[in-house]
Amino acid sequence: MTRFIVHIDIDAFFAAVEVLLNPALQGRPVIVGGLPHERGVASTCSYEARKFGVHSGMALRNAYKLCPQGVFIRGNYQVYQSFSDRVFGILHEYTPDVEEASIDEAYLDLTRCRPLYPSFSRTAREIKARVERETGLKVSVGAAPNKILAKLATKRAKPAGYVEVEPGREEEFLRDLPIDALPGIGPKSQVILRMLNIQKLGDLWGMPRTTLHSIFGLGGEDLYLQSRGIDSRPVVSAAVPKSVSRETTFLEDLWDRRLLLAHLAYLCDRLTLALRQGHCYAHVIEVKARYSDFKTEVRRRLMLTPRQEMGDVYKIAEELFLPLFSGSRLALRLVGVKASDLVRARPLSLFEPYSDRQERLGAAMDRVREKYGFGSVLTVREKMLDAVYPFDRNRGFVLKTASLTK
Ligand code: TTP
Ligand code: MG
Repeated sequence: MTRFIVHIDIDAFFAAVEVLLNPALQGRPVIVGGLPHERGVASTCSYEARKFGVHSGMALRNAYKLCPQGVFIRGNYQVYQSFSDRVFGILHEYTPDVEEASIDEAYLDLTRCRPLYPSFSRTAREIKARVERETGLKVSVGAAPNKILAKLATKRAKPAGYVEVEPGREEEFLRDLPIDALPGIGPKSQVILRMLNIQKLGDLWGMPRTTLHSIFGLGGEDLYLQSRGIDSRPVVSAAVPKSVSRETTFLEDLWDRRLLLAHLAYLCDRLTLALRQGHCYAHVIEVKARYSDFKTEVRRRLMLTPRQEMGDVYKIAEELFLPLFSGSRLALRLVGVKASDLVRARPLSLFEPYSDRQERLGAAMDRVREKYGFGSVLTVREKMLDAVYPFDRNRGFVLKTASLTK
């Protein structure tokens, strides 16, 4: 069966994020990786800087020589990671088959989702438009029947374009591409190929497979297949975890209802952060209580619309937890929350209009926490806990708890 693979790569990624964070940089040569006289290399640079000959991996000093008017920025990987998460989050809404190939690059296989998308081309363009609209980043997108062709199409689409290689038109697309377009072709091989007067992929087609093998060893087979756009590798998505859970065993059994709810809020907060980081939504939320006599009770709720936000999950967890505790003859030694029946796609509920307010709030909190640590944003309930057990930046509310989380 012919597959429909989409490859997406963010343009000048780190530099583009810096421009988003500081719009005054728009249109200027921006070089990310360090200050001009620092050791080290440029991670990347804006397209404006590329006009001066600056590129990824170039020593900063040399970049400065070529482009003294450039804006040099050290960069912040966590901020880039959070933008990357937002982009990938959108991709996961379109198909379960998403392979995150690097921080700014992913493959999607839409083939299985045929019934949802009458026109794959239109969907691919829509994905591109949505990512750009919702993140402010520009992306290049390639679509083709396999991964190598899709990646080469993206390269052709840069910057900010869309290129599709239709089945049957592979040769036409490949013939005139320069050999260094192939990923993974080293400088040594390039020298050899140039000596053989092979400049374009089409020039390679005349070379027998065995000749390629004898010149390039194992790499010869790759060259043979890649130059013809042959690639059967599947798009491999990271597996969805079965469940995510967080629990606390208290050093001293706890009676205080307010403190217990505060702990519950804290656990929900940790749990939902993990869900968002894994791009997962939960259909089942479970609360566990262990009493001072070691008896354990579990309550669970199945939700038709899967959730991942703190506000939603805490509300459910509280409803499940209160009957476990109120009227309880015993103090509690453990409280836990668990999310299971996880799915990747953002829910489209039939019963409630979709609102992304919660989601925006969650994303904003995640970004602040990435920058300033988990304790920088706490809910009112957690704040109360904070007053009793000072918050440890790395370990959470640990001072009175034996083991906080799994
Ligand atoms: P790339 O996608 O290779 O580069 P890019 O996004 O900056 O530019 P474009 O795709 O438009 O050609 O890499 C993505 C990010 O990874 C890049 O912004 C910075 C980082 N990176 C490094 O830190 N070191 C490197 O050597 C390379 C190539 C990238
Ligand atoms: Mg990129």
